[in-house]
Amino acid sequence: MIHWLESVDSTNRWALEARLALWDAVVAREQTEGRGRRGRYWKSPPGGLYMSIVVENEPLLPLRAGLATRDALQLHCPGRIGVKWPNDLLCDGAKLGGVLCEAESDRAVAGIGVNLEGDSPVGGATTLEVVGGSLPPAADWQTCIKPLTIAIITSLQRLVQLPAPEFLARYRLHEQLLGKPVAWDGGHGTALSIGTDGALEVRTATGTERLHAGEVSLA
Ligand code: BT5
Repeated sequence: MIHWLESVDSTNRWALEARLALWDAVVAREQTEGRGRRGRYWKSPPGGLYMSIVVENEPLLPLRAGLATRDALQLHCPGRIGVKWPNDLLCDGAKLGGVLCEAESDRAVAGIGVNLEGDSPVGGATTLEVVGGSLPPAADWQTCIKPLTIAIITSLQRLVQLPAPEFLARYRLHEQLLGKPVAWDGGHGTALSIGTDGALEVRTATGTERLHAGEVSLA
């Protein structure tokens, strides 16, 4: 079941507290306190997609949710949409969306935010409209984004069934960091691969490092 809200502080907070069933989702037209990772914010005015899906928790969930969103959005976008480990969606080199998974025991909510209409709500990011894409017009916001939300849920349902190696083979096709020089807090190197536990494997001057979370940028 999909719950539709005109306004909410955070769909992730709402979904965690509402104790929804597996694969239920909540979609809001706007969020007043949208969450990013590590206490950061997610600016969420009307004109974006703000959705949380209840899923079984597992280490690759953020990557699977990102790829599911990428695949569903790509059908509406002339430019190539990529994923950037661990949780960004990029188009034309700018952030189009992000994923925040928050776990509660064996359940997690996969929170997905995508900028759809108008100019980007924050500097340096982008929207589907800015990169030349659009959803089919509809009478109201709910009718407009419902097919996209269903496509994301359906895609995620398929992706969670794939064994890690098979999923990662697909994910790597769209990962923007692989083969490139990258830097992170504490080092730099060349991004080599994504491990079956979701870690980013990087070759450095002294060997191989496995990054499990954090910020990695193209060097
Ligand atoms: C993310 O965090 O990218 C995860 C965003 C997840 C948002 C969804 S919306 C539905 C669900 N409910 C929630 O409350 N959250 C999830 P992070 O990598 O930490 O990126 C956050 C940073 O991106 C901020 O510090 C800003 O610099 C930037 N930012 C904020 N709003 C943005 C936006 N609308 N578009 C692009 N960048 C943004």
